[in-house]
Amino acid sequence: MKDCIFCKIANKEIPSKIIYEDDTIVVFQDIEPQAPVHVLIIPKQHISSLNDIDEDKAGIISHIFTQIPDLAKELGVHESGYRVVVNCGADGGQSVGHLHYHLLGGRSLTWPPG
Ligand code: DGP
Repeated sequence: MKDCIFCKIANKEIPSKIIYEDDTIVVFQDIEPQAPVHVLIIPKQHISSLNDIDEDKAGIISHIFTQIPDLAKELGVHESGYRVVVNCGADGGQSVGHLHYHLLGGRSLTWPPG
């Protein structure tokens, strides 16, 4: 989608530190890391938020989750633990309107979130 920063990252129109990519998803370092490990997992297809997930997109969502254990291994947090977060909408803290999953780890993460 035109003017979507994460579409531009997926299309390599703007640079990012990509750590994994396949036909469906791109995984790259968050520009404002909140933990020693902080990557974003995005579908290449533009999906604005969790609110836009439906049965047609179930395959993409399933693919994202099936990649997470291997990503966690590659990032060195598979054993120590990690958190996967999706912010949705204003109150959820979503600042980029392209569905993304934060994968955070490398330190003890507080709960509940603020
Ligand atoms: P959220 O608040 O859930 O919408 O998270 C958006 C995240 O995206 C935030 O942690 C910062 C990150 N981010 C925003 N713009 C860029 C960018 O241009 N490049 C990268 N690598 N990350 C970005």
